[in-house]
Amino acid sequence: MEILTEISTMMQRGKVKDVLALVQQALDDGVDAKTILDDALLSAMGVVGDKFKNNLVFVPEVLIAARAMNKGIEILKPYLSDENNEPKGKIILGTVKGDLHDIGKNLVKIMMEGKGIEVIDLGVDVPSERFVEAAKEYNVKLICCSALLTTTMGEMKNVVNLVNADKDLAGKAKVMIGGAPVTQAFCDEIGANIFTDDAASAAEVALQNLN
Ligand code: B1M
Repeated sequence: MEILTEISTMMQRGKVKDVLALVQQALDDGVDAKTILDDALLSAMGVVGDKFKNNLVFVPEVLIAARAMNKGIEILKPYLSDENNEPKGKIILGTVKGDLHDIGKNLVKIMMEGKGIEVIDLGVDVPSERFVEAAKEYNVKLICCSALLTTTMGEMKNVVNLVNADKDLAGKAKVMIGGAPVTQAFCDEIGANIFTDDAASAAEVALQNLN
């Protein structure tokens, strides 16, 4: 679809106004919000990521593309929600210590809120101890951790260990993990309870675990 390509091109160039106008136009033309998210915004971020990896673009370009993506997601947000979204329970969510990537985490939040889940968002660079403290403070039984760096995903093991060592949480709270470098094998290796590889599945599985 031509409009999806146009959104992707403008997002890669960080053209916020164009992204906003084109996303709105696509919605008005009846394009499904999930298609716009997956096939325009997320795929554009994939292209930017590859260029970043190959030193064809640098942090400032990535940041302006990320900003354009976030603005586009803002418009899509109401369309990504289920209609019947009464409160369905609470979860803790954050990006692990040392890691400042929050676009995926924010998408997980949007998808979960769209399903009626209350999300206690701890933000980025969250120490393992803070996940555990917050789970107790808010009486939450599902702790969700995001990591985008191979150097920070090990923090998730610290969260699992702290949960297992805590008398109030051990055997009661579950740790759900995700993020680009995270896999089911890693989840099994560190003894986390749940792995999902995209935001929509994270929301579905969280809901199943809250019921
Ligand atoms: Co960074 N970065 N970055 N970066 N960055 C990556 C991750 C990288 C793969 C780029 C590359 O080299 N190709 C690479 C990591 C390599 C590695 O670990 N082996 C990398 C690097 C190296 C770095 C720096 C170290 C660069 C530097 O400074 N030299 C630095 C680290 C900073 C830090 O965190 N301490 C850095 C900085 C940045 C920016 C600040 C410029 C920016 C972040 C802006 C922001 O988040 N506000 C940035 C970005 C944007 C990226 C890429 C290009 C895109 C990430 C993204 O947002 N994707 C990324 C390359 C790439 O991934 N292609 C890259 C879109 C997002 C929707 O996807 O977050 O994967 P993602 O979320 C997905 C799923 O993973 C899942 O749901 C989402 C889809 O539905 N998901 C979950 C996420 N969390 C989940 C949790 C769940 C379940 C599913 O359950 C709890």
